[in-house]
Amino acid sequence: MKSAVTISLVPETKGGPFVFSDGLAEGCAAAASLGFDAVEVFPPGAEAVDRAVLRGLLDRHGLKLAAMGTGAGWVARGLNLTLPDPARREQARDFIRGIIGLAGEFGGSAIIGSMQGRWGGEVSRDQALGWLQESLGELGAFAAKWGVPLFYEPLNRYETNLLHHLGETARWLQAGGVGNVRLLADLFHMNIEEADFGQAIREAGAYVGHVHFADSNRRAMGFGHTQTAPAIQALRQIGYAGYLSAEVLPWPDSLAAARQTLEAIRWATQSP
Ligand code: LER
Ligand code: MN
Repeated sequence: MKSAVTISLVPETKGGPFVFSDGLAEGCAAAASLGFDAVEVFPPGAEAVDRAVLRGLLDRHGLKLAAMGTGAGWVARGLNLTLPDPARREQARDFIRGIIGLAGEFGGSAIIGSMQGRWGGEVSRDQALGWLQESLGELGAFAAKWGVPLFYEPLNRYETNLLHHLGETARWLQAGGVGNVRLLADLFHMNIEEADFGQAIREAGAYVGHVHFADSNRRAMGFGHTQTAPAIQALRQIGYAGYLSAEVLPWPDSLAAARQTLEAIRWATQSP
């Protein structure tokens, strides 16, 4: 399993669960100097990232791009995939396509987290899930052009009312015939929703494509009360070889959170 750390380029996410938020250059330099394998970038939009600059930083620092978040479409533009207005849903898909293409050029996957939206008002649960499934199918096929999967992230009940569990979501993707979409297992959300980390990960099996390695209080792993062993053991059992990515609060500060994450990853992956 490989290590990654988040860099947000979105001013609206200050105070959110992103380790670095002082620009790509500073985030990449810090990530590399600490020894991370990769960065996970949260951009304001596809057009906001200069590809040559990103290429230069990744090459110079020997870093990979683990993934890119699409949540700025919701946070900064109010778009998501389950809004009642079809034109707004199409704008949401378009925003996500941009990030799929950008991340794809660097071998990374886009993440659908808060862009999934929620049901309510004039939109029934079945309707919202239908739209979501349709969009994930279309966007998964789009991501395949870059040879990368699309990541879909079940969130906790306070952030969405759609899907909260890895196992149910894997079965829902399979039943809907949604191809090239893998699940993002965020241990912070899972700590709220899952009864058992290990069972949840084993139920999702090969659908698990990415991990947000966050403690119970969303601080760096080790700064809360999550026990990592059951999750790591299950990830090993399913043959997971992807990233453990620190999408955590910059507490007590960015560097300390990043260092603590690496220590927790080393400890968790080196113990038998
Ligand atoms: C995004 O990865 C996530 O975990 C959500 O809570 C949206 O911020
Ligand atoms: Mn997450």
